[in-house]
Amino acid sequence: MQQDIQNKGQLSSEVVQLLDDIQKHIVGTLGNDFNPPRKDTFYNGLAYSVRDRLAQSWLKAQRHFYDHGSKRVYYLSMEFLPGRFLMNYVTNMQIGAQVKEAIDGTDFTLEQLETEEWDAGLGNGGLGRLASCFMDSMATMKIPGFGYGIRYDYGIFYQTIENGYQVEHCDNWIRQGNPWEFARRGFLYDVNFGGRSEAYTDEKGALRYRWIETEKIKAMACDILVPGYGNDNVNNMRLWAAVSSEDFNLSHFNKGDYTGAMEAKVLSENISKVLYPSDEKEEGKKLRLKQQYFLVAATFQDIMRRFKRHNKDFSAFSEQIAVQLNDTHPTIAIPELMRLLLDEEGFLWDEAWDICVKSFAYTNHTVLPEALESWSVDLLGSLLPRHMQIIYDINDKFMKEVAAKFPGRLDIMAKLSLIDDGYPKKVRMAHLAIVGSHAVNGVAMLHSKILKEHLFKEFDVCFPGRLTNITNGVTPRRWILQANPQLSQLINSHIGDGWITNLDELKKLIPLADDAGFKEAWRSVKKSNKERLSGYILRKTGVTVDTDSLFDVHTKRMHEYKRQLLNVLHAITLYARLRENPDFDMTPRTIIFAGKAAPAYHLAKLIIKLINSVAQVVNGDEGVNKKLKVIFLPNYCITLAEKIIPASDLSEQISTAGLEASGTGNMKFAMNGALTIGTLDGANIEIMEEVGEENIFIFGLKADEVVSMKERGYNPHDYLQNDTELKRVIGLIDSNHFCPNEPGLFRPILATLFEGGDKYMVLADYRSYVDAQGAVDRLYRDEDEWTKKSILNTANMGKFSSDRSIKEYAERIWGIKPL
Ligand code: F58
Repeated sequence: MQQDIQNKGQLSSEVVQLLDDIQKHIVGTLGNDFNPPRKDTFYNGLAYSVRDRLAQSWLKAQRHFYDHGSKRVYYLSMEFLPGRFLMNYVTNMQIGAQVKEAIDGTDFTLEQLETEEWDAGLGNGGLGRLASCFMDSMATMKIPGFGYGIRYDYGIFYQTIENGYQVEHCDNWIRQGNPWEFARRGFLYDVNFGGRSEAYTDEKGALRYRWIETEKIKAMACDILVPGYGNDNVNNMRLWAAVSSEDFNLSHFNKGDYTGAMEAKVLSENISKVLYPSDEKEEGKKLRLKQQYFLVAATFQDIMRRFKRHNKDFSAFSEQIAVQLNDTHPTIAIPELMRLLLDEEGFLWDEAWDICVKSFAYTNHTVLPEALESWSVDLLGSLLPRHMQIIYDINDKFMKEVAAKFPGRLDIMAKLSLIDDGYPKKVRMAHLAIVGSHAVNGVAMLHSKILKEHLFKEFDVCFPGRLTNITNGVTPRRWILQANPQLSQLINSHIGDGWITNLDELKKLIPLADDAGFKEAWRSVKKSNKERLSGYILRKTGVTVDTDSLFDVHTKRMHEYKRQLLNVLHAITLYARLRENPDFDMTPRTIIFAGKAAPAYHLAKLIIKLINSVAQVVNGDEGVNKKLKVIFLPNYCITLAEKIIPASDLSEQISTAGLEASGTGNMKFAMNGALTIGTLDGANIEIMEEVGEENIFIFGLKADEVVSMKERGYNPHDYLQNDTELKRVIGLIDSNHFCPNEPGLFRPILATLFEGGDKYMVLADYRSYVDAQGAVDRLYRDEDEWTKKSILNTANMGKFSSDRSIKEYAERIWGIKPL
């Protein structure tokens, strides 16, 4: 440290300023010694200094939006998965060289400082990451987009593997503070719960309602800045933290019950304590509903405040404001806006409803029936009595429309009703979201078609044109430029860097797919990424892998429909072949898994155990392990994805057709030159269209075949009987080959296949999967052909930039033009 201070004379003024700022923050903000600084303090000092630079641009950008009277889009999401911020900021602000120079001469490298940061894991998976990719694209495209979410104290759990099993640990990501956020401690909104709805007659003699006798929690805004790439635009992600109200439960105080009052205070702060680590199964927990309303109530006070500052009446509301609901999780926003307009702004129903529908749009991310949210009428009614009343009113009017469209069809009325009349009675949040929005989109073409033609078929009749598709995308800034710097460099040196903000420019790589020198360089980048990953694998698992082997990668949340089990069956197939004949001619392969299972999803957790048990047997068998290794990397998160994806040769996207809404990992892998093995599901179909059928490995039943086969009566035993290799593979599991000390351990997995009817068609797709893997094996031996296809995959991924998705949202749903 001494040294670089002495050498400051040779540095540019920007670097000197940055060093001064870092020093100022280490001493002044963090109260630490600068000579020498510790790694964590240096990281924090750097983080504050980077944030300072952003804050200035942010204020300018907000002023700019304001001066232009721009329409704003509010992206409401219970989840964001930004991962680490430091390199995202450095990349987007294009200050890498400056920062590196400032660090030069210290005891640290930028890579080391990076590791000081804990991932912001405020989401479960694809849905949360999509929200973060969209934030990046909105900032880059200068769309006035505000993300709104919850600042959970604990993000998605930290996963370790102990004795092959997943163990969950709490993820206290802000234990050491969060230098990236501005906590607005003086800026609090009340959020109400409970109480009752009271009718009264207003001065004009109209019947009105007010929500009274509520309990109040306060929401504090925490802002995290979102810089655009290579421009000086900065957007904002505002996350709400629960703080108890000062007058919380004053009655306890009055009775002299200090601890009682303090307990209540602690309880109220629980609202933003933890992210629900759910799989696709909807849970119906009271605290989750509280979280949803907490997000919505605070956000709408903010939206209203901002709107009223510049508008005298509400006629311009939907011209000024677009609200995107990321899944049904924030759908309580619809009755909330109705309540604000009716009860607080004095609107009549029809006008208020018109404003609502014009402002809201809803994105659906799943067709799994068990994942469609519904809240019990009792719970919703007790927590939000006025909202429940409004939902009933919305439903009454909607049911009249349905009756007019489908005369005499009580069955259709019951099917579409916002209220599921079973026991207990429930509010169907997806129905509320569809009725209250002017646009409803699925996230890939097939998914949107299924919504339109099956799941929400009758809604499409009621609201023609409302259901639409916007295929997902991912940001190339994080997923190529930042995650794969060597590949980015190689691309830049041949086609320039225009692709970073216009991904279609990658097409310029197409002619290079036949250029021997370029192919050689392409391979060497992949090799170097594989070496980096293999070092990580060794550190984390103690297993050495062969970097010349095919890296066959399956990383995503653990779920039966994503069929990690099918992949395991293939691994066992190869193992069985090698065991029978150690000279069996195959391409050496390293099968890599990573992913978290929901803590209560026992079968998914047992599949993790199976993977680890198979890994142990395979990796420990000298006759096998030269050609085959199986790895499970713990704690899949954004940072780990950034390491794994650039090092992958083969991307496993093997969900049961019709069940993966889109997938976004599929896009990230292909962008980084992995070839996909996949079903015709979600965005895989569109990836195939873009890269060409000859550059992807497609197998398995199609979505309509899955449906018709089930209708005809699917029998998994038939597949077992007719396939001796499959029989052998199942036999190995069944005979406790992978769990000799715990006989029967994996029985529940086999039971889902043979007694549970194999809901996800694993056995039906087994043979065609194994054949497709055979084609992969053969192609990988032809280094030149493989490289060509790898380049063509990257070259043809332009469509899957989230910039394209956001452009479509802006044009077709939000009615917003980039500034
Ligand atoms: C995912 N959903 C879809 N949900 O499964 C995936 O196909 C799609 O690409 C992605 O959304 C983005 O559209 C998803 O990630 C969740 O994480 C839910 C969060 C709340 C609890 C239930 C799961």
